[in-house]
Amino acid sequence: MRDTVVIGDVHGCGEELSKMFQRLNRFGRDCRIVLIGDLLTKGPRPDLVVEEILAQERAGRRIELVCGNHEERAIMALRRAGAHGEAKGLPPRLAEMVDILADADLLTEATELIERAMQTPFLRGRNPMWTAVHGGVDPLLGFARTPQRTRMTLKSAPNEADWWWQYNGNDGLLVVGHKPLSRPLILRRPDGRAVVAAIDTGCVYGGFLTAYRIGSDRLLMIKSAQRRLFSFRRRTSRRPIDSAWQAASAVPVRTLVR
Ligand SMILES: [Mn+2]
Repeated sequence: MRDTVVIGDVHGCGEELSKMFQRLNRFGRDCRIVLIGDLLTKGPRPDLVVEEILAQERAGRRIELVCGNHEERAIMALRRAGAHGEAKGLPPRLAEMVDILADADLLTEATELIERAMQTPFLRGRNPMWTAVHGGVDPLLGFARTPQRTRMTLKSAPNEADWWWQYNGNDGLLVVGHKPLSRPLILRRPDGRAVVAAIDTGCVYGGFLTAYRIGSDRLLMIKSAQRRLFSFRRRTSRRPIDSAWQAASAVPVRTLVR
């Protein structure tokens, strides 16, 4: 059966994405890849992110792009910069992104990828029933009633419990990014089935780029090549006592690549 692999927030970490694709290629090219959003901003190699995605597609790989909150920033910057990549007046990190893409002559391709991502607010599949969305779901509203902006931007304050602990599971497995954690977090029902997979492991902050294979319930992690932010050392999600879910991050991790 063809599996779906969801990759967490790339944030311009082209080298790590390249390593991730190399690992995934070993499993054959028939598994579908979903990128969960926040593709190009912040990191050092947005050009390589674009090249790697296009190369995979040329080789026949099916790649889906889901929209993150940073897609909006990226498209604003790319549109303002225009065909010649005029970065003046943009916030510094967006200006840098535009410069790097302009130097690599990839402004058009980058714009097309981001526009494509913006057409996909979330993705759904079956066996098990799953939804890949950048931020998450308001646990009191459920997926259908959660506004799209909230689905893309939901993130708890540092001392608040994360939304996923209160999620009732009615929308099936939710695969999300957006909130960087030191380790991926898989929440499970009492019978062991995954109900939430939070896979933003702060690649751009020196953590990992993490992928989750939905059908086979496996994680694949690539060690980040970025400088590790001190403030990112212990970004975990504490389980409130009233949550029904068990945190079982200890699912088999396929590979750790440095
Ligand atoms: Mn985000």
